[in-house]
Amino acid sequence: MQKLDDWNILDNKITPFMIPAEKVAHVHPDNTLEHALLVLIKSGYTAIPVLDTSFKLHGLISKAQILDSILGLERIEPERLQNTKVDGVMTSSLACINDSDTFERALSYSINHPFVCVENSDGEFMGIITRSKLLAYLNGYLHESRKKT
Ligand code: 4BW
Repeated sequence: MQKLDDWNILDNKITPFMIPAEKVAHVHPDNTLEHALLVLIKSGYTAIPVLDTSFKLHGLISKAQILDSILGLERIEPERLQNTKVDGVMTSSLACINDSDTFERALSYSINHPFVCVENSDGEFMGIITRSKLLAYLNGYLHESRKKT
């Protein structure tokens, strides 16, 4: 591992930290909110990507967005879960980087986003980089660097 004062870590490629697409819990834009809520509860995640059948990224759906969408004026309206599609509720504002981007770029996005989506140059979804993976790597790097000084 290089010395910290080289700052070479920032130029590292991000693919070694990526959770590959096949291991990322996700839903389709035309799934119902009921299905999305089931996937979110079963997977234990707060928010997951929305991908179509060609693995193109459409957005991000969270438990909070789903719960907010079934709030009526006087009561919770669970019947909306079956009648509303994911693409009517998801947000398309998310952090996304290219698979050739650097650790520095991923780290900077992860300040405000728990995970960053990764696409290839054809716009295909490749996976996600989570804040915990980046921090674990940075932590290991800092410990190694301190041992060497
Ligand atoms: O099911 C879980 N297994 C493990 N090992 N850790 C979990 C699990 N659920 C939550 N955690 C922990 C992680 O440390 O809680 C953190 C916040 O989870 P989140 O955001 O609010 O559901 C987790 O931090 P993280 O690993 O840095 O992950 C950041 C976010 O990335 C998660 C979730 O929105 C998304 N994510 C992570 N792995 C995913 C995923 N989304 C889909 N599929 C995956 N495999």
